[in-house]
Amino acid sequence: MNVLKQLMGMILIILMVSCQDSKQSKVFTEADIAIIPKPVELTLEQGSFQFNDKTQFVISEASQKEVVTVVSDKFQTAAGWTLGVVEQAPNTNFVQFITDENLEDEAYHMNVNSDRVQISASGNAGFLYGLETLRQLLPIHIESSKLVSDIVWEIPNLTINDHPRYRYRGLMLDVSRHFFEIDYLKKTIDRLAFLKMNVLHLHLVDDQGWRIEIKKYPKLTEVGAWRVDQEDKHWDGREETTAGQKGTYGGFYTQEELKDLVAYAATRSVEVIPEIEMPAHVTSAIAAYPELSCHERPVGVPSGGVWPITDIYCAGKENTFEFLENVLLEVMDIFPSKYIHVGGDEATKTNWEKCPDCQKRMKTEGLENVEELQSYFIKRMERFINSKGKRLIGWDEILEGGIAPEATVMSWRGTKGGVEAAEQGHDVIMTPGSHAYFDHYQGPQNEEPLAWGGYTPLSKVYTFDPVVETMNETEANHVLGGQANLWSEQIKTTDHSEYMIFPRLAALSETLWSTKESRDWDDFSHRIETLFKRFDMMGINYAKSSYLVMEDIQIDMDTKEVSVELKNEYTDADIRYTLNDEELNTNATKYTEPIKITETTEIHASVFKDNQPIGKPFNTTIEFHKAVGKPVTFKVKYDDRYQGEGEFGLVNTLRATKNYQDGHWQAWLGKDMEAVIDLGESMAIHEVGVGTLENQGPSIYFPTSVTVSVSDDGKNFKEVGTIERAFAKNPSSDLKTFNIEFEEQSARYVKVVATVLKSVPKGGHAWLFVDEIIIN
Ligand code: TNX
Repeated sequence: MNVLKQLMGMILIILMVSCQDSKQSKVFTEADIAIIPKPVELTLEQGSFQFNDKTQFVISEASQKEVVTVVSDKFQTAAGWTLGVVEQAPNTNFVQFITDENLEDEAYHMNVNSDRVQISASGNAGFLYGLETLRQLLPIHIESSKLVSDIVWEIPNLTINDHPRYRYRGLMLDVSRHFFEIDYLKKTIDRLAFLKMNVLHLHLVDDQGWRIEIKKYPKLTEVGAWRVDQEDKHWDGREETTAGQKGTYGGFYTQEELKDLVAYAATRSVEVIPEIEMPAHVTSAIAAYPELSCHERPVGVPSGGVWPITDIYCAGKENTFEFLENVLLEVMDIFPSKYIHVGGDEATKTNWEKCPDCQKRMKTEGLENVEELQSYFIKRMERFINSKGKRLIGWDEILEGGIAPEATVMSWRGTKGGVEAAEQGHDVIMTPGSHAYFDHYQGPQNEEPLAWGGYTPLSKVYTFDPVVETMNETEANHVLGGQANLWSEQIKTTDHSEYMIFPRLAALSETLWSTKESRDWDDFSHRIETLFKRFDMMGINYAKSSYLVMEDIQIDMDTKEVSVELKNEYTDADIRYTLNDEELNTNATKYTEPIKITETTEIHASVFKDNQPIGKPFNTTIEFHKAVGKPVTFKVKYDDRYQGEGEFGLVNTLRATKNYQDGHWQAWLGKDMEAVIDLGESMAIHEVGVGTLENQGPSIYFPTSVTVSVSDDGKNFKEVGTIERAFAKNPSSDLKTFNIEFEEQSARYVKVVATVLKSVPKGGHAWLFVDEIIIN
């Protein structure tokens, strides 16, 4: 027995040693390489290069020292090694930067063999991107925030030729609606560089907060950076504030902090572009200096949503321009970027129409309308910006009334503005809401934290293309690139901000960097798994929404059979499911085809990886009830804009989500819903449920009452139950099924009346949304 034990022990030791050996001479295959964005050309070779504590970086210029830190700092933390930086290459065991003027800006060439790594580039951006690639070739533990042992720090021998498809690859952070500390901005800069992105656009000014110190106008930050704290309420449900109310919520960046940020960004080849909004989205500035508006009345810094935006800068008075020029002088002193973004979006110009100064300006300048006055405004600012050797960027509204001669357009209302600007010979940055708005949902709305609206999942971002097919070559050449925008109305914390940015930024970076031909969702979805592991190590709170299971339900109205398709963003996801009380574990049924259901059933599902469920599980109940597939007649038909699934939409078991635009809702505007369901024959019933939605932002309110009546002839109805519900402010978006129970009785016809909220506090008509009428 003892001999056997000894023998086994020896075998174990031999096994362990040989395991270690094989670890050290790892044979890399294509599947081990998971770089995002995908390099243009990569040839894998045999063998590998191993880092150890003697590995050195060979640089040829002092500024390259900073670049080296993207990898050397990681080794310091994860391996505990202080790797040397020298100017003369030793014989072996080094990573060398070689300047090659022939390579275009940002391009790099990398060759790895067992003795050394060489990265060629024409400047620091290329060297940086070479190192970022190297970082993604290293074991994921290189991202560890503490010392790790037993890691073989090796990368495969290979040759890479790489360069970006677009020169502008940006992310906008809205630091006005919610303020984010400088440290978070620095972290974000590192992560941008990690994904080979090169612009951080800072939205520094908006109605709800002025975030940049301007020495000449101290009240901009003394007053404009602070608002009354109503963070407990929904953005659009906050009380209006007045001038003089003390603001306690907010913050701003000092000029020193911003200069330091810009310098830091430069070491990561990231350009920081400041946006100083005008003429609208500036209530914070008007709160500080009311004389900048047409009416000159004191106003408060709004705590939340403002719509329409009428408190805008006066375009008539000279002192507005003097103010803005002085502000921009200080801004340009902080930000060396070639571009200054002046906003220009969403100005409601009713004050301009009434203001004598604006009217006078229009007369003297020969301007036909207020759109032309905005155009005058922006053109005038452009002349100033150009005179300082800089270029102006504006949101696509700057096209209205005539675009400024040299302006670059940031197209956000789709790609239309971008196309128009390119046709007119202007440069364009594409940031269409459809693909690049990271304040949109990225998974099924019921499962996600509150977002602005919309639905822009990872796979959708991956299909982004800044050049529109209809563009000719000259127009396409005007497209500098693309950018994701993270508006922060609903985003208060860095955790939430990270959640919205990642992993979508990885998809965006590939669309902007890699070749169009190499784009391949299935391939990307394998590589992103490795990136997720890196994100875990990096401590990024990325969204796992792409793992969520989604349903698509069809009902056959003849057989009343419901067919539930389960799907996921990843084509080959391993989805498994169970029904009713069965536990969702490894033994769950593998999903291969739509599940057919003919009675009330709960479905639980999840994507599995390595036999384990990942992400949040999906749960749904398909409720069969007596009204399924029965004819419904309405006194007033639902609105054309919200038809749900049409004729049988309210009696087909299909439930809608919190996303009011998900196509499953039927809705009435300012009108009650009165529906009569014909059960076909008299039957015993005791309960009626009405599925509804409330989302007060877009004026969707729960009904104020639901009443059920029954009848056997369809003419004479008898009321059997009613529920009243008084209006209450509700900051979130909620689903609610109004259930009316009554004594069991026999009836053929069921009439359901849901009354719409009649007097809407903020004015206008209320919407009434219904997804199902359940009769039992
Ligand atoms: C429109 S995009 C805006 C922003 C909002 C955003 C919400 C743009 C130029 N203006 O002020 O935050 O919608 O998605």
